[in-house]
Amino acid sequence: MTRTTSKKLFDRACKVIPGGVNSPVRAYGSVNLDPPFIIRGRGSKIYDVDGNEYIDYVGSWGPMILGHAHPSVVEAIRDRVARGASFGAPTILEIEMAELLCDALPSIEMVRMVNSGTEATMSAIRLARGYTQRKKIVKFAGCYHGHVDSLLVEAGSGATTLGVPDSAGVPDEFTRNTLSAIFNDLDSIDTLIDNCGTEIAAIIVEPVAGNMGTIPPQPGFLEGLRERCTKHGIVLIFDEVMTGFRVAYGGAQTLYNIKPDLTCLGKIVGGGMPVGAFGGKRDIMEHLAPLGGVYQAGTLSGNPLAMAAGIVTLRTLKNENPYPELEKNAAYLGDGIDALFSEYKVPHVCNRVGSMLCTYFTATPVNNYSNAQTSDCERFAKYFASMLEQGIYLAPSQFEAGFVSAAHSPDDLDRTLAAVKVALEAI
Ligand code: HOZ
Repeated sequence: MTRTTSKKLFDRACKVIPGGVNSPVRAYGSVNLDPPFIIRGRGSKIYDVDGNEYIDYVGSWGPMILGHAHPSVVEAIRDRVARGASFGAPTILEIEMAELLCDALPSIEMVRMVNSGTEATMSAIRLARGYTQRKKIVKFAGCYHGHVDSLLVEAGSGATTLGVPDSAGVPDEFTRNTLSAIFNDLDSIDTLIDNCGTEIAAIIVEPVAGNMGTIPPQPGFLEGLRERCTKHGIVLIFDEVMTGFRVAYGGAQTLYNIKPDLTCLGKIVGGGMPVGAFGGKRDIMEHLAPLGGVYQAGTLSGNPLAMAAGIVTLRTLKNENPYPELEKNAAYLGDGIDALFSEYKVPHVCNRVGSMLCTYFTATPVNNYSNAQTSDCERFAKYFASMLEQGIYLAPSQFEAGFVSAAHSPDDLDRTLAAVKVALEAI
């Protein structure tokens, strides 16, 4: 497979874009390669500028659950843009989206749209602080909630991949009130609550951690967070940017039957357009301006294009209910990978929740950030290179989730497993 045109474009990009990319995770630095430049996508496949075809398990990092260029989504955007891209004024679409979200997620009574997951978590944290009149927040090591200053503490995703889980440029003053706990470890939460429970405004958690690979919550973990937050007047925030409409239509909170106080959304909700949202209990949400004193705003928030693409995506998911099929296909893929790694005696852990999955190059069960960090990233890089060469497009990092979409066919899955076999032979 040649990628000479991509290489030329990457060199050109590097002259005018830092690192040649508009988000660090796209740069392929940790797998010692240059990224393919993508020109189009359809269904489960994407195509680069050199004419190579890839079966895509990145799915734009989560949003493309229906596959690329789904006809209904394309039509909705085309129809909407012809009538004006943005007005900065109320539209019916925003109500339709809000009603869909309130209907889908059991904990959401009111919701505000924003333009990214980062904006959603940033705003939810501000709202929790305004509501509780407390300053401190708790996050979990290895969870990633976008590039919000106060949340870039032991952050997963690209921050971990690049080895900068605590970013430069964030003054100590901005993270002084951020406390870090261990995912799946309620004792670590109890210690923080014992020390300063009355000062904690919020605990924010990815209910299924998807930015240090894929880590399911252990039985009792989310329930334990819920109990402690209720007892100590702490706002429980589920960051469902990745899991919302992914692990179930109603997100992880439906799958595990836990009601957070606030929920952050993004990715699938925009059907591939830039979007974010945060919502929750009415009495908390009513603290937002213009009703309350917590200020939050955005020129393009709830813009017609993102709303149109998102609404049609959510309606398609609701009407067609692809979740049982996604579960079946992702289990087939995950189990197949697990069996092949065992056959080739490569130490590994396969974690999966619904259509989110990750294969770690470690023998240590992966339940938290330090477990994930025992992975052999050099071996992952070799595996990744072989898979890419065979037309299988994975996230270029050991610390990211893979996504199966409703467009992946049995043939795609079998071709992927055949490529895994070749990759394991190569490494
Ligand atoms: N949450 C995504 C990766 N884990 C974000 C993608 C990005 O940072 O570009």
